[in-house]
Amino acid sequence: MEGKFYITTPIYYVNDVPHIGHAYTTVAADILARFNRMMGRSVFFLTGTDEHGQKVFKAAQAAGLSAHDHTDKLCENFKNLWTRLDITHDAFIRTTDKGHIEIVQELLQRLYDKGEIVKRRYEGWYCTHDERFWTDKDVKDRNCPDCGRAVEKIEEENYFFLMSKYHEALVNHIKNNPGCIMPESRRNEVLGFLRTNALGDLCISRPHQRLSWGVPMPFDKGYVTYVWFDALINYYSATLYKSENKAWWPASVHLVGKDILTTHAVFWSTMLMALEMPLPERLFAHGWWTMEGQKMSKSVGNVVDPFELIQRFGADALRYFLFREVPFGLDGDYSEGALIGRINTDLANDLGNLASRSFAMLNKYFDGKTPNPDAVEIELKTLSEGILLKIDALLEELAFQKALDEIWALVTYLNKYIDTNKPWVLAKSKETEGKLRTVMYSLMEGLRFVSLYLYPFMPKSMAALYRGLTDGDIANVNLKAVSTWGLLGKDKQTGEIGQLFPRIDTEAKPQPPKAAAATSEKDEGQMNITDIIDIADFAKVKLKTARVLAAEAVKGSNKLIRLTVDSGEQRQVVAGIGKHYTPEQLVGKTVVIVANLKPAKLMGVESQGMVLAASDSEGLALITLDREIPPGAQVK
Ligand code: ME8
Repeated sequence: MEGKFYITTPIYYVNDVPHIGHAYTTVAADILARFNRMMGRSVFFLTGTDEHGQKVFKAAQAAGLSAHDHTDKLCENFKNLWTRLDITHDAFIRTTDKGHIEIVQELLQRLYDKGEIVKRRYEGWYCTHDERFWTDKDVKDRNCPDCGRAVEKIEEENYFFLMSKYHEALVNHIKNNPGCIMPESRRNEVLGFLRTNALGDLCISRPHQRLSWGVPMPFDKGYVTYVWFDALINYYSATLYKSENKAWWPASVHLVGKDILTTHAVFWSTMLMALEMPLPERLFAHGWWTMEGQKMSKSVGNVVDPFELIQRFGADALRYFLFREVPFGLDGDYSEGALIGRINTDLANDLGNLASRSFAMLNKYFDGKTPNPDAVEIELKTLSEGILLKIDALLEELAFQKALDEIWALVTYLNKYIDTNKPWVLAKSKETEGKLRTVMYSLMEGLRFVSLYLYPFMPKSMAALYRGLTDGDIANVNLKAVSTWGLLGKDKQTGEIGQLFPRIDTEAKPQPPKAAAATSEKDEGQMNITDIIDIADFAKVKLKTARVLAAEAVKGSNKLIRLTVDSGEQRQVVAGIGKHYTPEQLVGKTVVIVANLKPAKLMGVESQGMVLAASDSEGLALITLDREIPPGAQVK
């Protein structure tokens, strides 16, 4: 198909809580899909959920639901997030779709008939949690190298995909197609892996009694397909049953995180080779977001919730931040301070102010109508028009940050242009009327280019800006056709754009003193919180859930209790709550502690944190949770 662009995200495990990492990959795909549509290319953008596997099955059982009902419910979490983030996917695939299952079975049968799949006796270390086998070499101390859980030795017959046959062909493919795995470092990683490891055959079945929630092997109903074999095929199956036009394969870009590079670069590529199908044109493995240096995980409780960020800061701000902050491909560390910094500096100051000043001046000097310029500002015209080719090339390489740099050069230029030309001075004299018309026209025309180029990154606000300028719908423009200087035209009545990016006020509102922290006898019940702190200051305080494992009164004190708690790690905390709680009442409770407080000695006993409690005239009440949460979860 001429000018086609087929882009995919991983299909996310349906039982995961969607977090900022999932949002990252999907927004990246959305930016590319939107940009390519604007360039007049035919786009198919696919995302979805990975729904098979024993973990999902067990979670359904625990929730008292059938696996089907359970996954129906869970996949809505992802669909909702994509709506909130303005994701424009063309199709949403679920691996439990009938259409998908039929195609997986058809491909399995084809491979089996060709002799690419054989049955063998197999012995290996099996990790039930990860649903995968490991070799003797991988397993240290009988623990899974991936999740650290105990593995068990299993001997059974299974079906194998003869992946080893394709070792050399895969190496040649990667060597002959330099752009097929990106970034370059990831390509080298895969080549390095293939240089030092002989590719084995891949066990692609699980006995039905061990893994019931999967796609049955078409040639042996006693087995189901290994989840990855099922999942990877989504990229192809969706083109057949999720789209009218069935000619999308091969994909232009598979976007994945670096965690699943091997499954894509090795398993998927060799599966396609065995099927004699074309390989994807590009596999891009981006970096990993951490939360203040730590891996995000449900059990640690430090998962950055995109729903919350969208609610507080807006989808556009989050979309912008993710791609402005870190070069795509490298790892990034999330902090709210950095996000707010970007919003206030880049969006509210640079861009939002530029737009609101320009519209305000146009209203004041020309009743909101674009004037007839006296001259063409050649430098500004060249800069504005020239960006298109640059960002087209940069986005082809998925260099989002560099593309934003190019667009920001125009934002910066326009801000300087106002400062240098001072329209408010030009407006004072009849003699400079012509110049004022040129300056105001050029500003508005420059803003039109800004809205067009930034639209894929921040669709809502840039659609509003474009509508304010042209009364047109940006979603339907062809970028090549409209990126010519002068198309804004004179005598155009501009509209309202409102405040595009409100500044985030980092000053907390004063609160009446309510909470009290129970730490020492001196502090107890008397802490007044009257000083206003910055959100960044608050973010420094790490609050965590902690389960009380043991408690005893500190000798010589009638208030202090020494607690041994599990807060993700074991520690000792001394709390001044002895007048209100007996040690026995505390054991087993989940409380909230300040986890990063400098250790201090209270009556000679070291306290590695502080237990939170509220107080009133009747005494103290510990801060507890209204449902069970694992110890070590972050409290925000
Ligand atoms: O692996 N930083 O699904 P998954 C950046 N079902 N990206 C992150 C991230 C983080 N901290 N956490 C997750 C699976 N991601 C399989 C895929 S595809 C045929 C099957 C993103 O729910 C990133 O794209 O674990 C990563 O590759 C993906 O979510 C993993 O999603």
